[in-house]
Amino acid sequence: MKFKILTPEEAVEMIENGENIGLSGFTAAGAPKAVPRALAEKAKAEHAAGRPFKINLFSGASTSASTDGALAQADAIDYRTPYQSSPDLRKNLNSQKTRYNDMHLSHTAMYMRYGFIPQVKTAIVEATEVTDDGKIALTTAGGNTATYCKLAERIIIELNAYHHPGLKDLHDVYLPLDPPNREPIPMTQVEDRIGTTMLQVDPAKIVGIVHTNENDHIAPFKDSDPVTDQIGENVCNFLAAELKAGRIPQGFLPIQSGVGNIANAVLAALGRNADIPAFRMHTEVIQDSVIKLMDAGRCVFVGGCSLTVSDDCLKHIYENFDFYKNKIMLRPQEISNNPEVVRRLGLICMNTAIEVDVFGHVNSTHFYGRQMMNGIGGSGDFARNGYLTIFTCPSVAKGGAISSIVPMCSHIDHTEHDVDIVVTEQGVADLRGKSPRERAEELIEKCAHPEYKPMLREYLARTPGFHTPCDVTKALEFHKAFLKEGDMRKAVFND
Ligand code: 0RQ
Repeated sequence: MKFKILTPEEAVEMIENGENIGLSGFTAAGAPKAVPRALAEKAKAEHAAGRPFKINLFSGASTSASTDGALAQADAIDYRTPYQSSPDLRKNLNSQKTRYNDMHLSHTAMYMRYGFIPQVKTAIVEATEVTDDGKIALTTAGGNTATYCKLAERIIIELNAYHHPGLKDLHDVYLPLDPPNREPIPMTQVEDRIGTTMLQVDPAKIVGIVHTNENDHIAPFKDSDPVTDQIGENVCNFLAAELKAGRIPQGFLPIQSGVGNIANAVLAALGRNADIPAFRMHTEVIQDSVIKLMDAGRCVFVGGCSLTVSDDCLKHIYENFDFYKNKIMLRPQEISNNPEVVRRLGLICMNTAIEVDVFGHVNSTHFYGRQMMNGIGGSGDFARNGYLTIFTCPSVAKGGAISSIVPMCSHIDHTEHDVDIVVTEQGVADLRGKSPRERAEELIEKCAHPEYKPMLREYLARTPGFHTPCDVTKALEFHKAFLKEGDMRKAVFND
């Protein structure tokens, strides 16, 4: 190999204060590890010497403790986009130490190519193989790597020996042209291969190779609980009834599923339900639960952006690679989350809400309108364009002190126009084709917790005769009661 071998410390010597850095990967999957860790150490040393050192960080989605976590602890991130889920970084966003641009994950690469957001100077890319002519075999995620490498002045490679050499064959690298030359993305089926297995970059940009041997350090999710299990059952029973009624075609449609404990419980329930035929998935994050469905023959193919599976699950895939190699495909997020593709494939899209208001608007990102949790992620890419858009959440949080069904969301990510179905452990609200008042009644009667139903009914009764049941003088009473008294049950509507 003709490229220079570097230690992580040597690699970060070239990175300067204020630099824009683009990372490979999506979630902790496929993200570089050793170089970001060394960057955090460099930041600490610079700060100790009294010099400023902060970078602007662009990724696929969240990263890992060794990147967002270590860099946030070192207070080394000035600007961050498009997504994060790190407790340390979350603290910095919510205390104004780091500026955060929460954006749709299908937008980031093209916005950078258009010049809408700053371009990266350095791309740090995890790979299993690099050829002298600049072909890179990516690891466990597609992410925004192709665009970051195209725009960067220099590329640092982390060559990770941990992974199975066949991993590169799962990738389908495809970079769309930009308007006015954009062409239809040539995918009509979940399984369609449209690009190349390896990413071609300009070899002159590769400034060095750092050798590593490290897994993605992804912890398994918590076991499901009775509430998430019931949400899963409710989703499945709804989908089975839709299938029977002919509103989902016989043979079923491909599934997109968000991340987290509820998403895992929903997928597990789909696997158990004999009325749902074996299905295919076109999604963003491929989690452990998807692999379990494949083992059981319930999911026959999955295309996604990242293989975000626990260390044990990844070992299991590598030990049985022949079984999975034609059943998993890894795509750039600009393709996995592309609205054109989502609409064409007719996806059943299932994502998680923090709160839902009586109109059907969904808040996926903020607490009390001001405190960032993670970010919108890919949920908006899918929700706006799905065949059927489902949002799930428990009906209450914090032991019942918070109702997830509220008079008005404190922040809105998905509007009433994009949300078809809301599911809590209480039941299923079908909002399709309904007027605002009908939607409100459906949501309260089917999804709200019994403790909150009388209050929500009182709220609705305040605006008879109007098209939309909104009373702006009382719409945020739930949130006010929680912030002032620590309990939404203290809200008063009948004055
Ligand atoms: O806090 O555990 O301290 O009690 O919010 O808990 O366990 O992280 O829940 O894994 O299901 O994630 C929406 C955040 C849910 C996630 C969200 C508190 C509650 C608990 C939530 P505690 P968990 P989940 C694909 C698609 C947006 C991005 C997306 C998410 C904590 O799914 O980030 O969908 N989605 N991307 O107690 C105050 C409320 C609350 C509340 C819940 N109303 N007010 N706190 N909580 N409701 C992924 C990607 O794009 C990469």
